[in-house]
Amino acid sequence: MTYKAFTEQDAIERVRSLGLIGDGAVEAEEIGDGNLNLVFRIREGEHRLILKQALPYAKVVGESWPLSLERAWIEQSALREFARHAVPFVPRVFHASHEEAYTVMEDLSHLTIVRTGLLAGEQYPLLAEHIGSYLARTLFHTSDFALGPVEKKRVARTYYNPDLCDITEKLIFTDPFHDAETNEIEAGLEEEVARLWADDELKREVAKLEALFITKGDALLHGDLHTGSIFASATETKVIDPEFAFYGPFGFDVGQFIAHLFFAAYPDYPTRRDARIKDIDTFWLTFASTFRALWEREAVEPFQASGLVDDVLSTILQDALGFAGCELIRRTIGLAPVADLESIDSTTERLERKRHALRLGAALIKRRTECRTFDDLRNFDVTEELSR
Ligand code: SR1
Ligand code: MG
Repeated sequence: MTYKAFTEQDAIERVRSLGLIGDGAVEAEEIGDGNLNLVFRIREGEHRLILKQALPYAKVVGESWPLSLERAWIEQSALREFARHAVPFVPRVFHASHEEAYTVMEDLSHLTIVRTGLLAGEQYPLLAEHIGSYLARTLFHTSDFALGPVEKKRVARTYYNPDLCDITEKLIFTDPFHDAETNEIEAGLEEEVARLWADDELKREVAKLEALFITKGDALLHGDLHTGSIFASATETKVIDPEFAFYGPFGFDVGQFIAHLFFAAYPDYPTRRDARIKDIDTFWLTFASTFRALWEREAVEPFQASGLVDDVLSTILQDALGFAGCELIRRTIGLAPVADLESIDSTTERLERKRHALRLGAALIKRRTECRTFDDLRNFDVTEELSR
């Protein structure tokens, strides 16, 4: 079958021909509100499925930004790989087509997208712990430390994902730090942004982080782990959308999740700040203790060397804080803004929170090496940066 973008009827016909639904009355609705893909929810009575299909361009920009359809195959491969290590946190995949660039998977509409839920005041008491566990398991088990170098290189071959890495390289590490066309800078922020662009130390540290992102293939990353990529309820958590998956530095997913917990504090700030800081704390403690336990039980020789896991965790934390800083900045002035900031009605408050995000981001990037342990981050004082 050759590729074409599906209509709702095409989506129904595909799942029917696969025997995933019956011959009864079936409805399909395109519900994709992301930046890149078509997403159909297909219902036959109580039975529901999701069919996600990649478009050959970035939907958020249009056909002028072509994108490889290969990402759909990478996404379903990553979902299956992550399920091998962290099954409770990954949606089930029922079928995938390489040629037509679609995946049929479990419908999660009994859960809520975490960003939407947090904005509406929902609580997710297990979210931080679940994501800490999910990341420790997926990152450790796909790394050289668990697989050994030969098997790791065999797995890594599937995740050659240049188009999607290019998006991240441009939108996270490059464009927000100069006057690029893709930026979306709200009126009133010009002075703050000019200061960012004039900060040579900041730009040099961002370049180091970009080099790390490009060159350090520690483990299979999700690659876009923000709160819009997570469904949850009070008891369940599922991570979706790993189309940006590739072999990259351990700290990247960890940092993205931390950045989006910071963002989640901004609506109704500072009332929500303490809860989100506590989430970051729980997230890191769960991640570090699970990663350490897996390492002690399963690390292959020669990585059982005494104290090595402490050094690896310190590096992950420092890199993660730098990546979190980059994510805070790009979601504040770059192409893909977040509802956590944009939904703040008062212009004065919105601008204030955006300035805060930019300064916090810059401080995390420039001062990340001060944090060897999480206690250092607890004591991390950004008052100076925030009061300037
Ligand atoms: C052109 S895609 C813009 C952003 O949307 C995705 O979710 C990624 O975060 C990407 O950077
Ligand atoms: Mg996504």
